[in-house]
Amino acid sequence: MEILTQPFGVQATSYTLINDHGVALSVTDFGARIVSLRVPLATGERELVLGFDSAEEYQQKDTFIGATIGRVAGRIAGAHWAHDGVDYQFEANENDNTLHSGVIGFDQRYWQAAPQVTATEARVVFAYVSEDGENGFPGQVTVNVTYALANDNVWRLTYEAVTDTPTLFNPTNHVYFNLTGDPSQSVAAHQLKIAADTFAPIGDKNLTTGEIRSVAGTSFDFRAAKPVGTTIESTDDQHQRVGHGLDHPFLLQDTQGAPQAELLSPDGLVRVAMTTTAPAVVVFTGNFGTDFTLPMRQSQLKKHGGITLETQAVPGAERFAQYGDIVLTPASPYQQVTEFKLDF
Ligand code: G6D
Repeated sequence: MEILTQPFGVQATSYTLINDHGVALSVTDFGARIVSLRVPLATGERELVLGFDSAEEYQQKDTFIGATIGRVAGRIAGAHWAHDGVDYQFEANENDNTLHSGVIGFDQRYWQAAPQVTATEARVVFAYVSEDGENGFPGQVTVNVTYALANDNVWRLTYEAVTDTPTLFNPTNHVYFNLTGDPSQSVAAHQLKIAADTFAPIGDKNLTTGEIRSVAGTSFDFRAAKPVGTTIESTDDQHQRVGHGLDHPFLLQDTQGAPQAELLSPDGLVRVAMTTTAPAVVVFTGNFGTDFTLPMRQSQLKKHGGITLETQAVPGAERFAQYGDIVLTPASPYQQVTEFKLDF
């Protein structure tokens, strides 16, 4: 196990965690983000996630890719939250709503990094203090996000947070997988399996509606593995944005430790199996416009060139009790653990 430390642009640093099987996970303090995850195949090394080569590239092109998102991931309708007689105002950075906590969210912050190597894993603990009032949210929140790469080829993400005042807290990680290694290839031919009997439909402006709907008989039924493309290309009337792609929260079953989501590369050489303590996963298939293209590494990111597995509570939980409780209080610290087991 080792960790290589390198500059990642002018101000940022990257940490590459390498296990004894040659798996390499690179993360940066800019946004406590994953920038690369490489596995050694017989055919050569393969990159499994979208990313750029410096903090400046993220700033110029897309700050969410691979980043820690918070304090609240997803959309807050109307960019406000009424709690205990106070109406907290947030930044309306998408339509009239708040997306991913505003323009300068956790993804844009520089985090304190503490790299550590043990006999069985390499890890980096990223720490950040979100001051009272930051992005309009009440309370000072102290956050740790730990990226660990273990010798059993598990990449584990741990979130821990404490607050001094009740506040909203529902972070996630915005990793995009493309298991072909090429962001110009659509993820449509990836096989996806999700242990979810229900999903949250999305309505106007991509907001959740409060509904929890059965996946049975819809294109959202991933209880048996099937190509992602069957939903991307769906004309199913259950799908509010026909032909557009996935951007939906799935409510996860308790599988007693078995994978809750699995992604398999089109050539069958790489599998990612996810388990999480979070109640839901938001799956977003990079639903950018048909003409969308963005230079990325030696290629071009295209529409549907990545798929996220964003573990969190269902967005909209601050409005809809049926989505769970995302109010963090001083009495009960936050913890979430998500694991991605790599088979190759
Ligand atoms: C999240 O659900 C959202 C998408 O709608 C958004 O476009 C993306 O982040 C940047 O996955």
